[in-house]
Amino acid sequence: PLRRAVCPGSFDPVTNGHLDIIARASRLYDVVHVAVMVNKAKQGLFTVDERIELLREVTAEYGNVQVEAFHGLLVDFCKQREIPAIVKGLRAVSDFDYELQMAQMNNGLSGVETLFVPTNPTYSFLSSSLVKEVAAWGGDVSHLVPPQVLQALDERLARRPA
Ligand code: COD
Repeated sequence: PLRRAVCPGSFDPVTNGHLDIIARASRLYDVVHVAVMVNKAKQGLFTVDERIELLREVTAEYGNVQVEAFHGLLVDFCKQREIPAIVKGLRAVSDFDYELQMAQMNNGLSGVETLFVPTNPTYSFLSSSLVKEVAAWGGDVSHLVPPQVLQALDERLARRPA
């Protein structure tokens, strides 16, 4: 059987930090599912469909990455697709508390394992929210996101009232 893993997140929008983790997972597993988890309470800068489109464009070169949205619990996404492993990036100790809680909760709910990949130090300060904030004020984020995302940010922010 194919060895499968999932990289879950909000991806609003995908950054070079996300991509680094997805690329590394894609070398370890036969199929990597990228799950855009829908959070009704959080309105994003990009719609879920826009996030998926950007993710598909920037992960196409890996050849074994499947991108889709999911509405519900991550453990149910995993169960439905027979995915035994969640792959997450760890940026700093500040990520650790919450990630450990989620890993233990998910394991208790369904037995799914979580594997942590240490972030490439180049991206340890990088998050989608900081990218949006810096871009909104006109800062240069071209080294932090793929070119497609840079363009999408420029278009979205240009159309938004200040
Ligand atoms: N370097 C490396 N990795 C990174 C970086 C970076 N700079 N930035 C992000 N990552 C990795 C991290 O592993 C992170 O977890 C993942 O990418 C996604 O990041 P975000 O910011 O897009 O997504 P989050 O943190 O909002 O994702 C949280 C989830 C959606 C995964 C979580 O809330 C979830 O599983 N929700 C589904 C509902 C559920 O099952 N809830 C119960 C959980 S116990």
